Amino acid sequence: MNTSTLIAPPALVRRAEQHDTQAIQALDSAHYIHPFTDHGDLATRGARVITRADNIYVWDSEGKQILDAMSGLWCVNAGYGRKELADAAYQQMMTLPYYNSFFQTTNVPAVQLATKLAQLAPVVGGRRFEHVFFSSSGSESNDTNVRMVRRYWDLLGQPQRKVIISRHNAYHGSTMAGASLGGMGGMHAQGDLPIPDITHIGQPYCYEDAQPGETPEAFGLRAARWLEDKILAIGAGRVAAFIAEPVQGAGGVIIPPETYWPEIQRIVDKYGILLISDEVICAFGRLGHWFAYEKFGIRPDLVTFAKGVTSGYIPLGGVMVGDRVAQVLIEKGGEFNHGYTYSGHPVACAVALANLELMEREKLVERVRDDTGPYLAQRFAELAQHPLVGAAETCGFVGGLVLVKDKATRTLFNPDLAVGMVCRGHCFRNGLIMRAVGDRMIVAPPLVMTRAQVDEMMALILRCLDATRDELHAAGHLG
Ligand code: PXG
Repeated sequence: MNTSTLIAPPALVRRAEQHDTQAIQALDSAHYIHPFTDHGDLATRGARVITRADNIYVWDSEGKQILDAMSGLWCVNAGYGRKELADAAYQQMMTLPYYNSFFQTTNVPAVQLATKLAQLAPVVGGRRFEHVFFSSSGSESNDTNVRMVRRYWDLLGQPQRKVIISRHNAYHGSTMAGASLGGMGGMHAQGDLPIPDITHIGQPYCYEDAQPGETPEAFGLRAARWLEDKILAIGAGRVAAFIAEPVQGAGGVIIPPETYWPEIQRIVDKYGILLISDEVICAFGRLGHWFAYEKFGIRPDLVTFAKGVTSGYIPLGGVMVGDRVAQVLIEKGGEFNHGYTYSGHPVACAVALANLELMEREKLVERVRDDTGPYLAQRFAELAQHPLVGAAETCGFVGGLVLVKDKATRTLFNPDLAVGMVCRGHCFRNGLIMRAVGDRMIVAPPLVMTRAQVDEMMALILRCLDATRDELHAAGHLG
């Protein structure tokens, strides 16, 4: 293609709502490298083209309406089509579309948002979050965490404290540090990860990892003590921090037993190591609280956020910096040689402010905590009656169920059958977006979802579970 002249984007939209799907797919395949995608596979199928969205629904280029039970990628908390957020972006772009926060400069939306977040962050056990560092994503924020944690210990004269402990099957992003902190084997296998001084312990996944007869409470304590074992194996004086998601999201909505977090807190306190709560998914109402550490009564030193802070309308992430770290960085630190062009981007911050205001006005966090969250829990628990479902549970507005071959013996399917992907295929065909993580099927609906829409989603989920069971039965994979 001749690129020396100006080339208009190809005309792929014939009229409003009439898209040339095949042409879009062909150009997609020719030019667009997607995240986490097998492009050979994609080329044979053709990408699904999403063209518009409203409330909890998206539409594809063939005009099919799909209930988005994943809020995009765990982020569209306020639902689609919120004019207030578009207006905030437009107005801020016309006033000040960009300016940086380097060189002793600031801008009004960034200051307002930092103040707002400091107000929203609950004080737990006397610990406050008065300071915020901004980035544009969860991955960048976790890179910031690694830099900040190591700087903190350097400033305290303990440079040997370098090691950050994380968990297997955690997701903390896709940059070098983010993917290293994450515990995804497939990511570590590409790019020689993890980087030095990052190590992992097991996740608190009761269904697969509790021993026969072990209660969830006992398992929760045992899983938390893997942290203490690891600290002692490394040498307590070398450990800088422990990072974890309050509820593991991309790992399959792994909800820890109630005993887990208090024991983790006891252990990090005992050895004086920093605690990072990665709330990229869990904050901003997802678990029925502005920040999830409040729900679990944990007292983190740093909190990673992104996604829901703008309901995904524009990229923005950051780190809530607790007083313990902030005081050292600010009072002893001099210049912290770290930051991004888009740290405190005025348009992103203006959209975040509008989003948080909207969520407050519509009481979305309270709704999830007191009304729709408990209702989802009740309806989701009914799924455990289905012959294919080993266990089904929710926490706020995330839910996960595990597809099993035999409920009584907790026998899982052969992974080669990719049963989760079979189920996901039925979901798409039936107008429902659910995520498959192995054989765990998960939901994280927009927080605006009503009780009636919960019912609508549940009916679709049941239809898809039945279709999956029928397909497995016909293929002879069920008893
Ligand atoms: N931490 C957590 C807990 C996350 O869930 C990130 C960090 C990284 O955020 P960014 O903005 O850099 O993507 C995430 C992101 C999935 C999936 O398949 C989940 C995420 C991202 C992409 C896919 O469930 N979570």
